[in-house]
Amino acid sequence: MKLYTYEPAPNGQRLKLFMDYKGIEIDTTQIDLGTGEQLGEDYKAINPYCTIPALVLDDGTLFTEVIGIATYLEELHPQRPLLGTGAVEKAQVISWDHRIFMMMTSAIADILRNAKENWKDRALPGPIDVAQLPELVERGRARLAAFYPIVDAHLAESTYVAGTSISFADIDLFATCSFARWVKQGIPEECSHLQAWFDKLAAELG
Ligand SMILES: N[C@@H](CCC(=O)N[C@@H](CS)C(=O)NCC(=O)O)C(=O)O
Repeated sequence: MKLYTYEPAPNGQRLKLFMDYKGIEIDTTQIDLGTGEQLGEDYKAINPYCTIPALVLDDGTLFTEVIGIATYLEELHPQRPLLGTGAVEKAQVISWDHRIFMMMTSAIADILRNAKENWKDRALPGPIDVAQLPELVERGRARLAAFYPIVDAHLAESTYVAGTSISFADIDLFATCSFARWVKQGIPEECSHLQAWFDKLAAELG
């Protein structure tokens, strides 16, 4: 199998943290988002969605979503499980992971991609150019500000985001809190539980 990614990007980071934690190594090619390599014909022939990461299996099967790639790899490498064990925990991990993506990651992406000149007409990733909507910057900031206290209150009661051990929901929240610094809206000072959890995760993930 072959992995195409770009490790500095948030979705590249999410997958790298997952793979590193589990000790998974895959033949990997970096696709340089900085130069627009994801939009070139060579990469489009591999992944028509023009996003990273993309995992191509030996039989040609293509996975283009981090959660799909993680699910496949967890099945192949069940050691150090990150997607939960048992029906309840698996559902909790996926529920929190989806919540983090919808309420936090997508808000940060809106702030970034609708403001900066270098994302002009690239407000969404993918093969189609999408115009920026400046209103989404303020909306994104409000969504992000509203989510921090929710997750802070949750982590006041819970050592990890979902279940009783580290999971992919922790990795995604960790990667997303780091991503939030790109828009200068990192963990607010008053969210001490979230900050303590972040520091613990940083040590645990190495
Ligand atoms: N739905 C994908 C999202 C992948 C994605 O948005 N990746 C970004 C990098 S973080 C990308 O490829 N951007 C390309 C672009 O901006 O043109 C997933 O969950 O993995």
